[in-house]
Amino acid sequence: MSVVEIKVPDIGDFDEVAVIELLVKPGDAVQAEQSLITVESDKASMEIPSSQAGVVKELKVKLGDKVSEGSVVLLLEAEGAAAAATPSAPDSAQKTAVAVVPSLKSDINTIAPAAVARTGAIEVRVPDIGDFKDVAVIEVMVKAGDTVRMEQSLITVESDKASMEIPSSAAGVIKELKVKLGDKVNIGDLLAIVEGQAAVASTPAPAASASAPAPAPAPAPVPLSSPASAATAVAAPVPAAMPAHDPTTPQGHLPHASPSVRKVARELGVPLAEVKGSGPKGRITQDDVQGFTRSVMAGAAQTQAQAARAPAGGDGAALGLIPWPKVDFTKFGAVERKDLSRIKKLSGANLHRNWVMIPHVTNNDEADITELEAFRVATNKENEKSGVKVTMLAFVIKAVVAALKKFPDFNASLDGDALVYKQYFNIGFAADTPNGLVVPVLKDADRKGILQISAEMGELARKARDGKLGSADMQGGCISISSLGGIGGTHFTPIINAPEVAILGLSKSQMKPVWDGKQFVPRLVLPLSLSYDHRVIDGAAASRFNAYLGQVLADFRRILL
Ligand code: CAO
Repeated sequence: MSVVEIKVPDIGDFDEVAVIELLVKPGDAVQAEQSLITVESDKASMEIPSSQAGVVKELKVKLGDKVSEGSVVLLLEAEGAAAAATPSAPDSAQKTAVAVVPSLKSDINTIAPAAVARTGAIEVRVPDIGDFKDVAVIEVMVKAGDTVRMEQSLITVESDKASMEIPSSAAGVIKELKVKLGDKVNIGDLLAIVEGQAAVASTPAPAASASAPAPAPAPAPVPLSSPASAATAVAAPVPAAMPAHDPTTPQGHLPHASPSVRKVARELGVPLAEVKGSGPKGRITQDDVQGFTRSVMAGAAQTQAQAARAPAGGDGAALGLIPWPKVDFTKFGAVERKDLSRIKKLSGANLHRNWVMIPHVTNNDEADITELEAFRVATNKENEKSGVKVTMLAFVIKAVVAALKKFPDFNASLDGDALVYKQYFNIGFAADTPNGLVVPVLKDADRKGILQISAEMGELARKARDGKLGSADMQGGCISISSLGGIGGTHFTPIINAPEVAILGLSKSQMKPVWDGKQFVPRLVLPLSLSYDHRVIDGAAASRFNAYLGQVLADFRRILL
């Protein structure tokens, strides 16, 4: 092991550039080519890599220092004997660093003779971007139909060391964009067809003509954070209709951040444009990106909590919506104000949360209950003296149990990234009470007969009406049923009772003409509306569940199959 000085390699025309970011500290183990510091001129920011692997002994620069080629960045306890023989930055590192500097000079030469304008459909190509090869398009700033100015940034490309904006060599309207996010581009690649006017160089760049199929001359790429590119100073004439480019205005809207910070932001899905930079000149640091992520997560959790707490007609701001309309109803006539009941406040908050958080879809179907209704009426006649009245809901509960057994996803609940499958069959049913809606739960419906279910349901409904339901009576449900059949309606969308994943709505059964293959026959048809949580249940599964339910209700012998 020997200690070597890691120096700033040849960084092109840049001199006295400021250190804006320290990417390592004493004690850190670094790989060869790993970025050590970020420097920034008024034209570009770039990361200075290590010429070899080792452990950082001492940093020789601090934030704000100005460095040039040859400045010592740090002392490194280098790995291997070869290190001792090359105390300063070797060729490879110099090449790497040189590669991060866009070759502004050659492009200026290319553009400088521009004096005439070419009109019509113009091909805008990637200009000479130095040693960059196969650089990824990380941002597309324009779209077909946009009007662009000469020099306006079209896309941002990024290598592992630097990112830069590629400006338009023509002014006019974009007819066609030829690149998309993630594409890899090289010098000469076609970016866009612009209908308008372009700068024409009298002498095309030799490098470009040698390595690419006649790329249209273009201004130099605008390195990130460049307030005024060198190419801007020699921009071709701008058509009168277009506002002239103000070189003091930053091009595009790309925020000020180093390639490594941009990479972290991309991986976390953080939109850099929304991050406030805390570094010099508002530069976005990795801490800023991580802080943004934390605040978004905290905000989302708060919004969900607020949504759950929000009273009926509450403040839309809880969901980031415009406020609830405030109306002075007395301006239009006499009014009376009544406070919401305790149950309405509680159920309202639950319904609101469930409606907002669960992606609901409702599948509507029908069941032919002609025979079942005849059986129900006959059963009630036989049991007249028992005092227990059997309603259609009791049969539907039994049919739902059969469907849950056949389609276990409907008897599940989401728990984070997992599904909890229940092996019990407790069915909730919405009960209308003078104070509002409650959902008592009929336990172990799979082990009970229709008469027992009817008796327990009657008892629970009575307790609900009298406000005597205990919390145990309303817990442990697997799926709920909301029956409005005694009242009316054809179909509706019931709201899922979280953490359940489905709810069945029953509307009023009616006699309908049904085609039996030969003729229309009068049948009693019960409408079934099954709302399901689309995160857990697919449309096809919901359709099968509802269809099976209809078949069982049409003929209970199916349960035996
Ligand atoms: N089609 C036609 N008639 C139906 C029917 C249907 N789908 N369901 C029930 N009926 C009939 C019954 O047979 C009964 O008729 P009879 O008096 O002639 O025998 C009548 O309607 C009343 O039934 P019911 O409501 O007393 O009994 P139920 O078992 O059907 O329902 C209960 C019990 C507690 C669920 C019900 O009383 C209730 O509260 N329903 C409202 C539920 C609700 O509010 N849901 C909305 C939730 S979302 O806001």
